[in-house]
Amino acid sequence: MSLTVTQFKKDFKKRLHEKYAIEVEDASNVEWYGALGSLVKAYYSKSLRKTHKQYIEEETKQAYYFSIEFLPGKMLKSNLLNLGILDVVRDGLKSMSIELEDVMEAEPDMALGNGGLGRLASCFMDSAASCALPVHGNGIRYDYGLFKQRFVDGYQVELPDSWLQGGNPWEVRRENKAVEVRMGGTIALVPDNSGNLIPRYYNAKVLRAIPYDTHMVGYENGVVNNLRLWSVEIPVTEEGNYLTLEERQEVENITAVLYPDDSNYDGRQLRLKQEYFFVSAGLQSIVNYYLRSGQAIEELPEKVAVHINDTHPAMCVPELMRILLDEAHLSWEKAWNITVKVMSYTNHTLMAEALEKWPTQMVEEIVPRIYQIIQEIDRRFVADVSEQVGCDIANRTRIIQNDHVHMAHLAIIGSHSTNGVAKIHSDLLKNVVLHDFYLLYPERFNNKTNGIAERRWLQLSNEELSGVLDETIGKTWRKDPGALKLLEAYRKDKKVLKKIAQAKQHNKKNLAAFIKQEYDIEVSSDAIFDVQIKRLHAYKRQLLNLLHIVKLYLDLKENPDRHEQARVFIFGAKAAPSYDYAKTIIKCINEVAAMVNHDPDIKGKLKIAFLPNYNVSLAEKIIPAADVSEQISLASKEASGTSNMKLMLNGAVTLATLDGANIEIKDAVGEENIVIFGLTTEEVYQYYRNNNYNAREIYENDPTIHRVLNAFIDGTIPNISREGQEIFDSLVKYNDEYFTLRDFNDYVKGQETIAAAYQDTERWGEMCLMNIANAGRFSADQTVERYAEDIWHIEAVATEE
Ligand code: AZC
Repeated sequence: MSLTVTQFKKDFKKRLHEKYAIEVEDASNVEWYGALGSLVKAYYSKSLRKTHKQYIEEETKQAYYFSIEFLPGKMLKSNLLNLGILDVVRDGLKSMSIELEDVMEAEPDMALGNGGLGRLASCFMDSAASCALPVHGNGIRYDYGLFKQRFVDGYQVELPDSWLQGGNPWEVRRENKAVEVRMGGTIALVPDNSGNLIPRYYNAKVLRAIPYDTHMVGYENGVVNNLRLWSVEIPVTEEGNYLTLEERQEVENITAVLYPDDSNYDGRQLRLKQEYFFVSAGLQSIVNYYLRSGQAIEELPEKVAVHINDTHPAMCVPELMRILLDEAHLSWEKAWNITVKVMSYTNHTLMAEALEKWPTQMVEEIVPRIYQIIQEIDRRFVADVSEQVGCDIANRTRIIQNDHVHMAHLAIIGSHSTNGVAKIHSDLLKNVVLHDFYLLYPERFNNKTNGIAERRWLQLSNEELSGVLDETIGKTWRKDPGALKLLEAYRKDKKVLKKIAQAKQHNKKNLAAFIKQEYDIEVSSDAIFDVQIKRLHAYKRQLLNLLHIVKLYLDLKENPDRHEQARVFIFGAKAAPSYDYAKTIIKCINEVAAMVNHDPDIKGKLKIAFLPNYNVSLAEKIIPAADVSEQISLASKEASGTSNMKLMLNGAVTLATLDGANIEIKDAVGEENIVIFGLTTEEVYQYYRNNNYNAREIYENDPTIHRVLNAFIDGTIPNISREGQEIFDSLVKYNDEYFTLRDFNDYVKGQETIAAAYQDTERWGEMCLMNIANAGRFSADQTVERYAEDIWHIEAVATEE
């Protein structure tokens, strides 16, 4: 959009007057933010209405991305960038003595997700709008987002994230789009006048679902899509239908908190209610919208695609069946045909404990009609498959097994597409984890390697590097990340390498200043900034990183004059509140940090900064300043990873196992521009097959490992008598589930390679450049375009800009 500084200032002052009755100079940054946010929303409202109208008039097929998590982070700067008014607004504010960065401080980080899965959903929202693709999100408007993390005595403490407290300028409550969702009670099927069996509900709770819409602004293209988040409300009850205080509380809980767990299946009833709540509300509103266009329900798959992001929304399958059977009165066969065509599903993890299974009794209690439909889907599936392929495979793949509903099975059987999120992950799905399903439906399986919104992860968060890129290769990369490849021509150009290095140095200084100011840790920007930022999980092996740090520390203690490349190890990681082992690792990292950071013998060669409350905003500060990207999960465990992509895009060199998308990063940058170590997936599986891994033997025979592990139990590291023992036992006594000790020496070698490469400035510069130049293929723009073409069968709409 076009906007002048003068016009902006006028608009901004007017907003402040109207909204807060205050002058610019008297307002706080919270008020500046509230005014600016609502002004920006007004700026894009015309495009929003236009996009909406265009979809209706052109009868565009639209896709709906159902996800129980979205992790957008802050939206102000991103919206300004995408509207093309970032500079004008920044200048306009400056002329009123306001720094945009101060205004941004007042925006809460919208964290309605745990980690990779939720952030991916938000990157997709940004990319879909930017590619003019008709894709909308559908999720839950949690009153409280992911907990805020603090460290007290080195332990993680969780605080509530009341992100809505100060108001939210981006959302619009759509009162007239509310729908009713039924839960509980019992069901009887009774014939209607024409003899159809119609379900009658007895004692069901009727909940009111209110949508709050947040708009997804495309990058300089005039497209604005919608992220619809549902909130529960107590319905206005008929007389006599009075809810007790407890019952009201129970209802309100449904959209109160995000489950702070991204890996373990949590069997709490409330989670199941959340899942059904947003699935039912979302699908009802989609079908209502579709039917308003006057088209026949039979044609639904021509106009609507529904994506099931991991299994949490898998009840989309029986819920759409319910709508088609009970409300549109279609036959089972017709309804099933439509449902399978509309639905598609992404799997995000191979970890067995994350595969959702619900006790049948619980499903029947909470959503009785849905349970009936699941039973019927299962019955027909078993009959078909047994007849065509045999009973064994039918029994292994059926939805209801051992009194549990297997959500992944439901999603696969009820949809036309199942994809993994990196090549190796999709191959493991086909060949190992979901092999039986692959035999039944080979055509349904496909891969869609994850991607990242490069606008946020480069243009917004790394303005220094963006400037260097503009100067060197022009600005096309801003619209087309593939154009980053042009940078490769400069790999030997010392001037360009120097400018990139200077941009990095600038960002490192900023981060160092932030770390000093917030956490009083002194770090030198001349040191390697070695970064591991992700959820804390045993399989991601933050512990491997820590063991190496302890080794470096012990080496330096033994020989304080030893020449050692100075390093700063930066961690960001939350642990699920109930995941004790992950919390133990956090405590140990913090205690090692306290020990190392204050030891004068180390002479500053080693620093550890475990930054609390890792979230999208913190990631935006850390990533531009990273030299080394730690992607060290045990091969076969990380489905894809996305921080690996963000870090490479910002010129960090990856130290990685051959896991998830690391393999594709290696292919993109070439072996000489990445440092690979550790077991391969095949080797890991071989250990499983032969059952011959022996961690104790490694501990007993490898003097380095022996010494490092002993430091956890002999008092060398203070204040971890319980935690150190737990770590030690997990590795030695319980045989090191994630082969940390097996990969240790190889990892140390990898770290040595990194340090040597870093000392050769030109060599390092070239590695960084090659990473930036080849990150374009991990743009989420490309990824959503693949989803659009192969899975959703939707097309981009025409845009003017
Ligand atoms: C994550 C995967 O662990 C990560 O490898 C992947 O990059 C990301 O999804 C996006 O696909 N999974 C989750 O965050 N959570 C679950 C339940 O899988």
